[in-house]
Amino acid sequence: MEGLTPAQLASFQEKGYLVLPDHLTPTEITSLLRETNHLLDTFPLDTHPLTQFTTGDDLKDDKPHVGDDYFLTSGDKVRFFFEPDAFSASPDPSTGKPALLKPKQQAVNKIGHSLHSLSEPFRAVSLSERNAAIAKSLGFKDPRVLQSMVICKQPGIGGAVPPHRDSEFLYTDPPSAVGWWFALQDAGPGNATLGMYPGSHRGRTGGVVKRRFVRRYNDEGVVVGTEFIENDGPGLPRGMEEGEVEGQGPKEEDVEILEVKAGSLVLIHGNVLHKSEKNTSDRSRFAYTFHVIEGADGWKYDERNWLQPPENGEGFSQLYQ
Ligand SMILES: O=C(O)CCC(=O)C(=O)O
Repeated sequence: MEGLTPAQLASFQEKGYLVLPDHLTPTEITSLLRETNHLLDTFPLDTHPLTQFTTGDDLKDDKPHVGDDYFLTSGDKVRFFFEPDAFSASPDPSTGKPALLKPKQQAVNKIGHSLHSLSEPFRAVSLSERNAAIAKSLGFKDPRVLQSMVICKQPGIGGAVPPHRDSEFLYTDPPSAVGWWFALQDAGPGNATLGMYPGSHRGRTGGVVKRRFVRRYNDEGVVVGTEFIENDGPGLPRGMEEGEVEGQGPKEEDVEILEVKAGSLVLIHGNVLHKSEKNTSDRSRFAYTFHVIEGADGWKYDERNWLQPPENGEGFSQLYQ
């Protein structure tokens, strides 16, 4: 199985991301969309804790980043996180809970975080020889797959994802994360596609991991949520270490707003800054994404990361079968 060509690899290394059009076949896209719609149709609402996906960066509504038990234990499950804007501002008097203003299928922000192990159609496009060959081209020794999810970007309410680096969320010492992001529907400037800051993964442009998204503990050592903390470990992948150069940081005017067709794969370096806007259009923008970290000796998955390996001792899914 072929991995990346030398030109593709060079482009990934230069920009910190790479678009591979037509990576999924039309049959694969149909199968993933069918599975997504099936999951949205069949998840039970009456037992759902109504967890909303909040990023903690939205200062206007003062909501902390999502961090309840339903979220924190979702690393090896298929769970459903709602759009904050899908709910009424005040609780429904009859239930005491916020009321959904939309059918549940149009109210979910994301489904996660282990579709790659628990859903056959998603497993097939994740733990594949094709992806193993790409991981090999990228230099992975023992790539492990984690944090797989469908991001729905619902029409009108699909929340913005503020600028971030994926290694802030899935930190290894030293950093090693790479995101695999598949457009399941056409994504462009009209429906809140990805915005990428080219070259922002490099040390000289300030691409170091400066903060980390971790579990928050109370004085008794019990997990009570999530928070960002300062990173005091290595901030750049091995071999990429270099100091920041003043004036070379990422600029808004350089952001590349990706226009990609359904079936495209976008590879995202764990240190590259990227974002997406709120989807104010009437078109959804379903995407499937998972992440890969280095599982070989010499890299350590951080024990405070929000997502922890399954407790049954199996660890994260191996990409090399
Ligand atoms: O799909 C999106 O809107 C954002 C995805 C993203 O930033 C990520 O997966 O790291």
